[in-house]
Amino acid sequence: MTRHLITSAIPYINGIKHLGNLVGSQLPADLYARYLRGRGNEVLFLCGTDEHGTPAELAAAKAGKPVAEYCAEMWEVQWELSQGFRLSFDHYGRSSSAQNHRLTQHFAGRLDTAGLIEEVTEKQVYSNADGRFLPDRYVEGTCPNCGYERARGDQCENCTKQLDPTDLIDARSAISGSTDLEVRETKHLHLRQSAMMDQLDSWISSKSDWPILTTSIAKKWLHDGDGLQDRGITRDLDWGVPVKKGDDDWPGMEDKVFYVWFDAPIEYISCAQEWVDAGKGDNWERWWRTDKGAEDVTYTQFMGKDNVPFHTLSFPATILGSGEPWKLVDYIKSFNYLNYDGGQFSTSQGRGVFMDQALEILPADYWRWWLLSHAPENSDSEFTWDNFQTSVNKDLADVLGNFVSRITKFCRSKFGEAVPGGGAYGAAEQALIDDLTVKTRAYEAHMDAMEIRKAAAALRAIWVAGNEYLQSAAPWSTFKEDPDSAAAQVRLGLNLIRFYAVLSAPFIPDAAATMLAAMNSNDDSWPDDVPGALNALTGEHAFSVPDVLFAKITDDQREDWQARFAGTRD
Ligand code: B3M
Ligand code: ZN
Repeated sequence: MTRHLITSAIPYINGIKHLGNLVGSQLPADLYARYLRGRGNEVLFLCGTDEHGTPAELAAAKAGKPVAEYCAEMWEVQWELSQGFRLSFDHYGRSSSAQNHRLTQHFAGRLDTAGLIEEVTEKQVYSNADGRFLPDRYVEGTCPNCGYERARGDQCENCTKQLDPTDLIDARSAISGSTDLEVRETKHLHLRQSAMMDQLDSWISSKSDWPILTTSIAKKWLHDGDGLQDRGITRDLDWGVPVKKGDDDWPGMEDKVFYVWFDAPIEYISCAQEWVDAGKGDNWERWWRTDKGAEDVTYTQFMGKDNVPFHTLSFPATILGSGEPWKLVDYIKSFNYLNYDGGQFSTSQGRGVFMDQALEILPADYWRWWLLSHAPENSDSEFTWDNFQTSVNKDLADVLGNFVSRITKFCRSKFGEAVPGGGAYGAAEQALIDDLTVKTRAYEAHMDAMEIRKAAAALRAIWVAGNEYLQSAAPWSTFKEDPDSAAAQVRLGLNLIRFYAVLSAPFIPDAAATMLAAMNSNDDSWPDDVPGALNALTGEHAFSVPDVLFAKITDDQREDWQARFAGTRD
């Protein structure tokens, strides 16, 4: 048994996430956590909400609520949705927690002691009407390059030119629209990532087994242009972790908070502390401190590709720079983007399916299966309603659901609701067991390697093998001449249902639970021994016929949904 620490990128607090966000981090992380637990490993699976930064402040203002209250409410909403999707977090934390405040300030103090923090005086736009400094992207105006009137202070969306806010013509605040702006000097802290470039470079270079997507992004940041740049880690905002060195004040930094990307990854650690403080665990250090047992932990992070620079460079710079024995990540599984029906998911335009809407129309397993079996691993992938309908109807309804329904109903009608004990497995049964042994090992190998699409295909092949066996064994025909052989065939079929429940649980946990319950079994141990697992249910063991596992998606439903999610949330 190994100990596995798993974290998913923590979603921003402002607003409900769409299915593209879900499949880019939380859902595959859950798949992996469930699989590793299923195989008997000790797992700590952590996630939470990323609550700081300007977007959170602005979303709260828009909702007309104090930001703390807004975040508390949205945490609840996101937590409920994660439960709806059956994301099996051991703890769902908050980057605004007291634990994260303390630990973020602790890291800043350590980095300062190590000489890795520099105080830099910068010029920044101040809005008199708003009474605050404006981040670059909250200054709007006319692009000096192309004349586009709604260019942002960091970049013109129209011509893509990188801008400074002071380049804009007729600059105004994106918050209030006020043009009463001035440039003021303000002091900020920079993390001297450049000083750690060699250390980070050799660490990344040692990760030859990481996905190319992950290492290529890290290498680009390390080697493109002037190499790794220092990074501002403070902001002029109210909402965030106040800038301190450990417990001590930081002169000149009284009105500032840490940059959201500085404190957010630290929440991975703080979340383990929250888990203990909530009484769910008793020792967080054995997961996070290599001097306290964490040297035996395998730590895997899941995230979308846009988050990779922060996890391969910035957060490791924080950890390494502290000079303390914190656990570094062992493997980063990153994802491309999921597109939506010929375009992109868009939170601002309400285009695509969002987590709450998805659960309103279908149970979690339908989404989990489609999303995971089409995970954007090697390139971007696309959700279309056609493809979704086909996958659900074929894989879940025709192959798996139909198998379960046929075998249980046939048994009930001929032998009653108990496993028939007669007959013995013959050559066809043995061939199936041999085939499933090979296929199960292949499935495990893909799951171990976090090759999610391949794992889904391997699982589907396992379902198909059972279906094909049932089709050719045809117990409904055998029964007429040779009821004993039919009994053995049915017994194998019922055992397959339990076997499928265990193997499928990481992908479709609810259906798996239904199948296991129908087989009247609570033996969900992983089938290391496939022949043993397919002989587990023996004669007289009672079972029941479950309700339809997966309903087919009709053409009408598909058309309705396609129209409903084309844009603009109601
Ligand atoms: N909240 C971005 C995102 O949700 C950001 C991830 C933080 S991970 C420490 O994609
Ligand atoms: Zn422009």
